[in-house]
Parts: sequence; C-alpha cells; structure tokens
Amino acid sequence: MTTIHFPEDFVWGTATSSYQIEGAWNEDGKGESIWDRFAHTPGKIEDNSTGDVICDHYHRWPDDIQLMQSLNVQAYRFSIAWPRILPQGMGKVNPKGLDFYSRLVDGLLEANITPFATLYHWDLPQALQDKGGWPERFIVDAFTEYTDVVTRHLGDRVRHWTTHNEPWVIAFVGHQMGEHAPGWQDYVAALRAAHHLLLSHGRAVPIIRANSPGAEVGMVLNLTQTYPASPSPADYQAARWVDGWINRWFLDPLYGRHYPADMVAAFSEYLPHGLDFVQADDFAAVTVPTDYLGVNYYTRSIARDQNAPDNHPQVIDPSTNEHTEMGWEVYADGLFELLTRLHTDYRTPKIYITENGASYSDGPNGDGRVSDTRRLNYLRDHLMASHRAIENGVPLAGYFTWSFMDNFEWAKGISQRFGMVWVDFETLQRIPKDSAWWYKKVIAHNAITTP
Ligand code: IFM
Repeated sequence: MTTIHFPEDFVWGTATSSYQIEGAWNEDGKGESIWDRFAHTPGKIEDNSTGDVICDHYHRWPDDIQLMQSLNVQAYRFSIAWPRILPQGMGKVNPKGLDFYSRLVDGLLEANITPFATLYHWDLPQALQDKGGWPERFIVDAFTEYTDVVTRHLGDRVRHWTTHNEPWVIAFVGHQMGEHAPGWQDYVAALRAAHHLLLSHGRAVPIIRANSPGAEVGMVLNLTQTYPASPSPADYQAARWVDGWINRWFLDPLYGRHYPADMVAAFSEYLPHGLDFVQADDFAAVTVPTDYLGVNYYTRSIARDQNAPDNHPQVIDPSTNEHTEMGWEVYADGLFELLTRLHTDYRTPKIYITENGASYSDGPNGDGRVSDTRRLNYLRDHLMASHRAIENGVPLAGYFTWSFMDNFEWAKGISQRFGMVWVDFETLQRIPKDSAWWYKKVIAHNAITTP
C-alpha cells in the first residue's frame, strides 16, 4: 500500500445540476424548461421518469448540505435553473427563484462548503426555445441578461462561476443526434448552437467579473482523449476527426485559435453557407481570458475510419477493460493523458476536474449498506491518474465527483445511478454508499491509499 498526498490547497468537491436533482418543476413561479417539455413527451426518456420530483432537493437542500458537510465535502458544484430566475427566459425576474439560490449559497457558506455555481447546465427556458433556442443569435443577449441578474444577486458570495456545462453535449447531443432536449437532428443547427454557446460565454465573462469582482470564472467542457483503432493512417485520421469534433472545436476558440481548419473543412458539406453565423469580432469575445478550465472526464474514445463519403468516423469500443453500466470503458490513463495534453497544447492556467464518476446500480443490502466497490475503485484509479498529472506539472487545483447523489440521468432517466449517495426514488431517503465514506477519509487525509 502506498499513500499519495495531494497539494495542501487541493479542492475536494462533488457536483450535481438543477434539473437532475431539484424537482419542484412548476413551483414558486418557475417557468417551463426544455427538459420539462422533453421529459413530458412520451418516448423521450428510456424509463419514462421525469425530473418533476426526482430528489426533491428544492425542499430538502438543508439536509443535503448537512449530509455533504458530514462527508467532509469542501466544495459543491451546482447549477442554477434559468427558468426559476426568468420564467420566460428574459424580462420579468422571479424573486422566489433568486431567493432559493441565495438561501442555498448562504447554507453552503455556513456549512463551510464553497459554492461553485454553473449558470447553464441544460435547462433552457422553453419560451426561449420557442423563439429558436441556441441556434439563433438572440440567445446570446438572453444569456447575458440572465447572467447579469444572477451574478448581481449572488456575486458577493459565490466566488467560483462557470458559464456553461458541456457545450458539445448541448449542441450535438441536443441538436444533431436528437437524444437530448430539444431533440433536433440538424447538423447546421448544432454548429450554430455551438457557436452561440461559445459567444455567450465570451460575452458573459466580463459581466461576471464586474458583478463578482475577484471571483474565478471558467467554462466546463466534456473532453475525451481519442485513440485510433489501429495504426493505419486512415484510423489515425479518424481519431483526429473525433478529437476535432469533441475537443478542439471548443478548446481552440477558447484558447485563441479560432475554429480548427481541418474541422471547418470536414464540416463544410453540412454548411452550404459556410460559417455565415460567425461575425467579425466574435472570436475576440470568445477568447476572453478565464481563470480555469473545468474538465469532465468519464472515458476515452477509439475511432475507426468507416470509409464514409463524409469521412465521418465510427467510434468503437473493442476494449476488454471493465465498463460501467452506461457502457463506458473504465480507462483512467486517458485522464492522465488528457490533462497533460491540455497543459502542453493549450497552457490552461488552472484546471479543475469538474466531473468524474461512474454509473453502477448497487443498492442497499439487508443491513442498509451500499457496497459500491466498483465506483470506489473507479474514483481511486482516476485520482491516481490525476495525481500523476500533478506530478507532471499540470496545474490541477481540485476534483469534483459526479455525482453527490443518484439523480435524473437525462434520456436514461433514473435507470443509471452515478451518486456517491443512494437515493430511494420512492421514499427519497438518502444513504451514503461505501464510496462516500471512502471519499470522506480521502478528504480528511488529503490523500489516497493505493493498492
Ligand atoms: O449526468 C451527466 C451530467 O449532467 C453532465 N456530465 C455527464 C454526466 C453523466 O452522463
């Protein structure tokens, strides 16, 4: 056994998002979100569950904070539901929505837990979707208006802000694959959405800085290290394509390089009018300096050329490694390689792992204990990879498990459980799993013990 110590000021956190835990979908003046509409549409969610009540965090947040505190959690990453604040997306503010997050933030600070607030984790007001949503440029002004309202109100107490969570998922899973709200299948719309997400981030950062002076501001990306399925040049190219699509399409503009030329060429057939939605000074806004990059890492991608006319490669998984119940390969080395690559290729100032975790459905045994050894091993192995990255000079400042508790896993509903805390969706009882008790000790010692 070896004990690995983390840097003194390393931040140990856990994460959730509004639609996935809050419930109270139509209470206290909240407007409808695109996820309310999507989950209420038959056939969209695998098990027909919804976020209507889910963990009922909206009413149970004091107990949830207490539970986090009892587990030594130092930082809590949560998101704010835009339709609670501006039920129509713009215009009239709902004071009850602001009060909810104000009380939550005060409760966290009283419990000595640092709030990390995300402005957008996918629950767009339906009223804005009705006007065209992320593919339309007006959304940039809507987002900055919302950002201004929230950060004016909470900016004195929240010192860590994220603009968007996982713009790739929002743009492509929501607008090209159609698996997430709003459920479109339109490549051009996806690319337009991606651009407006980046632009709205760029325009929001100075507003946050003005309303919350001295706070850290950043963006959170879902990133995946990509590998060719074979040593062939075609598969190498396929891996480069996937890297360009998921990683570089967002990293390059954020770090001052505009959209990657190889991908602009690759996407050209979907873009009969080119990048006509990009205006002359957009990139000046997108490349605004930030304080950190948030990295959500779950697995790697292996790509194979499939000789398609549009060069669109296939993402395959020939690995015999363990897989989580999402079907995602467990591959901790990918996190090490991703972090070192971000440091060398982009010189990111500071990195937080804003999400990392695994879906396993282990539930309470006869004694009420949840023995989720596979999740515990997953977290430990990814922390070992993170530590190796720190030793290699990566400025990794903190780690957030996904997720604090079992919740609504989007199109999979409640069939996938990512929590360190078990939630009984009938009684809403919470039971910390073994991984939570283990994480508590990790935080207490600022160290992990490796086999
Ligand atoms: O549950 C999601 C989260 O909302 C965003 N990142 C990935 C998680 C697991 O799929």
